[in-house]
Amino acid sequence: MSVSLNETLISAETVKQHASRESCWIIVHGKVYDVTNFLDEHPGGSKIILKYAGRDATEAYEPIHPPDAITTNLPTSKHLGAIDPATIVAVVKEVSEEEKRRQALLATRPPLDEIVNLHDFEAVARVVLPEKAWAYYSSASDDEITIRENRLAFQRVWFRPRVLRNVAHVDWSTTILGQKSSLPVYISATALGKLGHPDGELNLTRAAGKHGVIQMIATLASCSFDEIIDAGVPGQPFFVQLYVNRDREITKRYVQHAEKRGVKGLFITVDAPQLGRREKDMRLKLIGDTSGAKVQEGQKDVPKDQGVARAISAFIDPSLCWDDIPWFRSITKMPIILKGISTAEDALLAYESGVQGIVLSNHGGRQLDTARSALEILVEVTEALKKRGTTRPFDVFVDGGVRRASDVLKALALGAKAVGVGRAFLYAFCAYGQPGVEKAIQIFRDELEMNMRLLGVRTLSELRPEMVDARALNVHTGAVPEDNLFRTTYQPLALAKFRDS
Ligand code: 173
Repeated sequence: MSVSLNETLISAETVKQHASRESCWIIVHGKVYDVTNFLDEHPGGSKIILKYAGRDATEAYEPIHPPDAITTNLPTSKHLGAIDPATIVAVVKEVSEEEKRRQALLATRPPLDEIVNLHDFEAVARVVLPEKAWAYYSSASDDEITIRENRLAFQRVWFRPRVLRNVAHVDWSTTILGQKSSLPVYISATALGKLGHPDGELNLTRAAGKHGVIQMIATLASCSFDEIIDAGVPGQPFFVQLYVNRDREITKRYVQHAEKRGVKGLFITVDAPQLGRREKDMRLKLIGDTSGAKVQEGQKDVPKDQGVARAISAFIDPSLCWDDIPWFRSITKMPIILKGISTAEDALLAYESGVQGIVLSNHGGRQLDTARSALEILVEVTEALKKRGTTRPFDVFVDGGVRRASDVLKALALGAKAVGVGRAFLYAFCAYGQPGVEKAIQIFRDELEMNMRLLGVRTLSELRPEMVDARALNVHTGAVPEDNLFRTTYQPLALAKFRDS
């Protein structure tokens, strides 16, 4: 904790006296804040703050908020000063049985060199993650049909490899929105990285910088935007994902700040005017953490069974529409990409709107359940754009369910410029920190080398639609081979539980 010379020092005893709705002070990162007037504005509800009234809230605050959330949301008059270090009484924290069990599992996880594919990271993460983190990351919406379809779709596309093409040298590097990338894969945005690892998204940043991979920074990352950029190596390219705020001034500031810090692409999420119901996440909030359930009571707009993401997503503007695109164009020169397009109709509208690209995505199966896979959408979008005849650069990206280099090559053969990978990299750092992410990148490299040789392509530009047979892609019924690696990490849906009597 740093205390500057001219800062007011406040004793822990004084803070303790402000522990009510009428006067509510909390301590975050060694600073004291008066949050009385902010209680009803807090997106996660007032009761969670009141739980820490008069006390240190840092531990609860940390994974859910970027470090600067409190300083930017509270007027400076409410920044009261620093806690007087001499008055802090060390508290010996009880380690819960659940946490002890988790630490023991973490200590016995397989060594990283025994990890052979991306599914392995998920299998380890599922065991070593705190229950809440696993529920939040792994859950998808409703019956979780789309998240499974994302994997199954790749299995309905078959290769038509070419042979005798001298594949002694193969090169899988590319450029994405004009930026060099060592892989045709970028790290897609996932929120709340500190739920799963104390360094959160910085694990991704450091690995990406070392290996020439581009990271898309999430609006709701646990680490602040600047912390992430500052952790990059000089010249390291980043993209940024944007949730559009109801208050457009906040959005404008965020976008222009990102541009000033050198971000190379603005990915506006367009598939989440309201967050999907992720039931694993919702059930845990309800059953596993009674204080969590209680803190939501009395909140009109934030019901108590919402889960982590919904609690912090109230700022997202559901009125966002095509008419807003010129405004985005007017506030930034960064390439604009719309993330979450699901039909050829919207792909054409996006092209006409003047943006630089689209991500075909169903948000990792977390939004509209039974929405189609990006791969299936890709076939119709590629065809529609070809029919229209594009006269300016317009990149099509896909994400959702990518776990293998073969998945990547199928998407590229069918017209994608690059693919986004979110959860697989997230699980890699939850299980092994930065080295896990580096290993995931290495696995992509190894698999790309082998698959490109076996497919008969030396560079990504040699990939052709004729190299895949996608005829079965839109056949949603019928026998499909099972993906056993994915199935064993996939958690069956739970039904309502009776309370212990
Ligand atoms: O998928 C998500 O969980 C997500 O996009 C999100 C949205 C708002 C808050 C946190 C995460």
